[in-house]
Amino acid sequence: MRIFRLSLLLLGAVQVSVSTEISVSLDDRRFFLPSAYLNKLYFISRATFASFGLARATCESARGYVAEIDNLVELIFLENFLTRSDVAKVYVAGTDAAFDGRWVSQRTGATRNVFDWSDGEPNNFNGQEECIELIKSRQSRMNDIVCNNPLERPNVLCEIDLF
Ligand SMILES: [Ca+2]
Ligand SMILES: [Ca+2]
Repeated sequence: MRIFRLSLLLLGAVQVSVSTEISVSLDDRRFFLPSAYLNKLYFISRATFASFGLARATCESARGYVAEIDNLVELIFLENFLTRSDVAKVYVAGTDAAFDGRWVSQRTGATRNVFDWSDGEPNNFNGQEECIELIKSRQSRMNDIVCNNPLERPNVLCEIDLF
């Protein structure tokens, strides 16, 4: 709870009430320091994951979801968040497993409309890349990656709706 209040003060955001459940999750040592922006809270796992499914389960166990980039403002905020972080790459929401090139949220099925692909991406390498990561070394822009790949192991960027 102390961490969360500090984040809000640093951003000069208005004070909001937060449920006890969310407060508890922010003391979770599985994640780095969260950051609040508008009505959302974002946090990155300390662990890396062999699959999107495992990454997703970790966000959901903290009462959040894998970050869904819904607009340009959120995109820029999250790219900067990754750039300032101590990790190299993170899963964000989106899959085109059902139809190549049509990206939807794994959680809601809603079409994804906001992208910032790094140069040469999405390349659907070997015809198998159906998830999305942000890569710090590529200006925190997007790459399509395999959803199950023990060698890749991104961290995960989680999001919680505060109100
Ligand atoms: Ca979002
Ligand atoms: Ca790719």
